[in-house]
Amino acid sequence: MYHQRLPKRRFQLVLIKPSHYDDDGYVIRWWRALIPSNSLAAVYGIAVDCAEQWVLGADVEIDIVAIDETNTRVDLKALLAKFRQNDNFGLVALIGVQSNQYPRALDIARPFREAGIPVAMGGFHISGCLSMLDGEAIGLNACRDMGISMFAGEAEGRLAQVLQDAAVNELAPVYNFMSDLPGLEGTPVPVLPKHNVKKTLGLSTSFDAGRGCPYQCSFCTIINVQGRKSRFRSADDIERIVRMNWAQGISKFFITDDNFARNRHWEEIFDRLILLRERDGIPLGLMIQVDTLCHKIDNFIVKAKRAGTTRVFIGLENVNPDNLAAAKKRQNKITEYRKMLLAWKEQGIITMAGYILGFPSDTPESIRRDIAIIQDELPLDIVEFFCLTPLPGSEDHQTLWKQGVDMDPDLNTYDTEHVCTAHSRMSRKEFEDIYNEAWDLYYSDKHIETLFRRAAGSEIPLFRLVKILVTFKTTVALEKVHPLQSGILRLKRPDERRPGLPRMNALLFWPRFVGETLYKHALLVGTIVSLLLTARRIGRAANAAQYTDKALTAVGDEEENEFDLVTQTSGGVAAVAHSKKVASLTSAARN
Ligand code: B12
Ligand code: SF4
Repeated sequence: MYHQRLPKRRFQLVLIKPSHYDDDGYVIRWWRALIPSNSLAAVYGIAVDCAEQWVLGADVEIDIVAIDETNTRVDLKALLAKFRQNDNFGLVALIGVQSNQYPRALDIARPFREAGIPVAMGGFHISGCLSMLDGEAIGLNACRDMGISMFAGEAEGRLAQVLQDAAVNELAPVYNFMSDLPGLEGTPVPVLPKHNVKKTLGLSTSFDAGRGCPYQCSFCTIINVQGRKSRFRSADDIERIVRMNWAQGISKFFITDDNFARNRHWEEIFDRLILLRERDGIPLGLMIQVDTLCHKIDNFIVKAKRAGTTRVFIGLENVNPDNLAAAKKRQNKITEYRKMLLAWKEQGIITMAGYILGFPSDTPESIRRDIAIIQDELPLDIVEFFCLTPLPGSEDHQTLWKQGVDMDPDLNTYDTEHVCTAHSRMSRKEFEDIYNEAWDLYYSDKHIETLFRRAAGSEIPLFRLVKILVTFKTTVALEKVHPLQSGILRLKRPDERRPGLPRMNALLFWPRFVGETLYKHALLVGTIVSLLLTARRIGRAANAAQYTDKALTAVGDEEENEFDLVTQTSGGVAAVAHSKKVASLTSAARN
């Protein structure tokens, strides 16, 4: 019998994770980015599933392209031509758009909308604003004006509907699933093709094993977007992610859960990863994010190590309990910080902490004092500084917005590296200066020597630490961006300047760019050589493995009077008194 072949139409699905503009108005883009985008991987995984399910009908193929703008140029001309060849049959999906990326996302969308191509946008800005504000703030009407469809909530189980609406050119102005967040178990898992992953350093990729957090920090957007009830993937899901990636030769993962220690499946997941590593020989390398009480969970740290964790990111945020209380981050107990950090050190795992500057009690002097305390008394390797920012979607932002307090109208600056609103005890200039100074203070040559000594005393490979320190010591000073959005070899083009800013003549732009690049790389090479020489000297010193200091000493009763950590702030003294009271009550209850 003669079968007539159904004509296949090809739906073009272009997933773009936008970057944002630097202080000179150029798109932040690198030859290789430092960290992969999990938002892109998550939506890509769901899109592949939609294509495999033929959600647009048996005669429609879905061609999927994923572009992370931090490591790949969005070639507008080529993309528009591709759409034209397919009668504009497709969708541009702007993925995981944060507030600081919202202006850039609109600029990317503009030429597509002008060509009549459907565009949809999702991510924290839209979800956060729709969850906490009035449905129009902030800047959301720009989407309505341009005919960009806004998606709030999560794409699992919902992307097919968006694709179907785009295919008939009938995207809804808003899809709002904020009150119906999906379960994650058994849903398509985050994954990216190897050619995408290759564009991040060290061939590493990411996945989220869960979403949501039970705590209530007032600066946090996550709880208002992903909810306070934690949702999880299963150990089977995680094994699937690892095997799919390992089939492409990828075995290094950033588990992006904000707080993996609060993932109720953590143990099952670690046990499965331990099997994959120890039984099946998959050389897993993991970075995880946890809270400051994770060491209290039996076996958590030991199993993290066996599962392949080499770096842990801890939401330390601050060492001043008055500041932590003001941000409703009461679960962070400074009296536990040293116990927790020493527990990670004992396993030879590199500790990285997020540290927020600009809480109400902060002044430049108090920040300098606190950094010195951290250096002397906490066994931390890497500290990442952030400016306290009223991020749209957070309670802090909502409060200021309701009170009509002045906040920077340019969303591009809401990247936690810029000062977006007034501080009661620091002028804007003082706040900006102390943010920059904080990096220099912490990553001073003297303290870097101490970090190497502590690493040698904790069996952390010094070369591993050098690789991380290069980024954290140099990025803010040389590239003027946060290390979390950094990479290797900054790329720029004159035509990628923010609309409204003058475009530099190419004959001036390119020689300046080459000169800048050579200058920055000369400084970078100097820093790398100096770090390597220091690491070698310290690693080879007699008794390097026996090194100890105040930060590395075991936690005991005597510390309470000897550590500035607990004596220099009024909150610190109260925290010790409170922890003593709890200890005596629990021991009385036990007796
Ligand atoms: C991992 C992570 C990173 C990684 C990777 C980035 C990434 N997005 O994957 C790194 C370290 C690079 C990073 C950097 C930064 N990050 Co970050 N990051 C996270 C974190 C912890 C997890 C992101 C994630 O994977 N979430 C899970 C994914 C699946 O959720 P999602 O992005 O919302 O996507 C879902 C839905 O929104 C929807 N969706 C998304 N897009 C679209 C599009 C369409 C069309 C549709 C239909 C659906 C849809 O479907 C997805 C799947 O369900 C979040 C906090 C969090 N819990 O999400 C912060 C977070 C996103 N980061 C934040 C910030 C501020 C930054 C930095 C600016 C910090 C800095 N100064 O360096 C930089 C920006 C650099 C960059 N290029 O993104 C903020 C953003 C807040 C805001 N309102 O804008 C967050 C929310 C944390 C916080 N402090 O509140 N980050
Ligand atoms: S800042 Fe971290 S611990 Fe606090 S609510 Fe947000 S995710 Fe949870």
